[in-house]
Amino acid sequence: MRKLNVGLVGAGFMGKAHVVGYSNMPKLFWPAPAIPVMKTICDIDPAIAADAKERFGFEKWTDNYMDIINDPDIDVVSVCTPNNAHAEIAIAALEAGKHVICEKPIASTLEDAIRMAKAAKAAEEKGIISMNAYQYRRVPALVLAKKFIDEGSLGKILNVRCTYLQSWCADPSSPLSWRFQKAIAGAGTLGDIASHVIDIAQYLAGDIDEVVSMMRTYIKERPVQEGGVDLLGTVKLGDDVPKAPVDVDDEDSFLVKFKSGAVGSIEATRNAWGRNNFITVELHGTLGSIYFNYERLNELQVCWANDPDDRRGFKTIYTGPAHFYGEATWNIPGMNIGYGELKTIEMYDFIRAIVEQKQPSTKFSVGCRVEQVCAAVEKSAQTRQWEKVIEE
Ligand code: SOE
Repeated sequence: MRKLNVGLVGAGFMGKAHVVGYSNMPKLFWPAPAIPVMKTICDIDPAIAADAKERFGFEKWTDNYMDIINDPDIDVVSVCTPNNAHAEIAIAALEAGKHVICEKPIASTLEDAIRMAKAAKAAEEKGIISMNAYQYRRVPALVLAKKFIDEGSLGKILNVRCTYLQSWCADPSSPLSWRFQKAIAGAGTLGDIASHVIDIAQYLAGDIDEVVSMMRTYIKERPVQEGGVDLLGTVKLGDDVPKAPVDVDDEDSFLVKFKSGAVGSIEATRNAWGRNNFITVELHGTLGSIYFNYERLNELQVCWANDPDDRRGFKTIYTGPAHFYGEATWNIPGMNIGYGELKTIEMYDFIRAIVEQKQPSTKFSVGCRVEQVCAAVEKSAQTRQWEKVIEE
């Protein structure tokens, strides 16, 4: 069976998620399209890189990502660093003829996102695959929702309401990691999590054309985290630790108009006590509605307009063997998948794209379009007016 050697850059939370995806892929999806081989792991902190090599079973570690780019044995590069390093690593990898999966948001600036989409387009002509890691559109329940939309079962789409609510930033003693620094992250909640629901909304209802938005920062400074991987609010730092300003958004709310004529709203915050990975999508069409909540990710609620009056209402479909990826995931509906399996599905789609030489649905130009929507959201928060999504 074909083997693909993986070089992974960034050994934090998302590095671990990619390793889980690569390693479990042939265990769930068999026969696998190819077998990923954990070749080299890179982190700028040598101690983290060396530790990750042992823990994740890589053959080598390095603290210089160019060792991966210059290694002719590496076929595939995973970019799992903070956002401001995505462009330089991903572009170097694409130019060196490596297939690239890059974490989201695609970049920390729109200029970088556009450069990455251009580099991916040039590489595509040479059979190189690019993928942005917007995994949530691959949840089987949302792929089922997309099937219902595409086959016309929901009629004309009128409204798409999405939220992404988390709580890990609600405590002011949660440290100031790179995710709260504009120079590194590019944006706060907008790039970190609103981007996921922008992707889902565009996946289900097509391109967003215009937005009007509000953005707020509630906690203006936080205790500084020195080094280490981002612990996402699982540690708290006390008053003895120096504080620094937060220069990104905590919360974003915006109305959207789609090119199709549908309308909708998106709300995202990381300051919502009691909400953890609360990604919801409610979509109304002329023939029915769907509702999805990631905190119950193996369920899709559907209401069909044509059901008789006395029994019309939301019913729950539990995803399983009858649905997308169901041949590989746990085969009792309701047990189907968790986050690890979702990253495994993502790696399956990525490796399959390489083997079949077909770009995945989240190629870099799609990640770049999410960034263009984010740019319109930021502009509208300033101008307090509707803003068009500018495509280049
Ligand atoms: C933190 O908000 C975070 O880890 C995001 O960065 C991820 O994209 C999301 O999937 C889970 O939450």
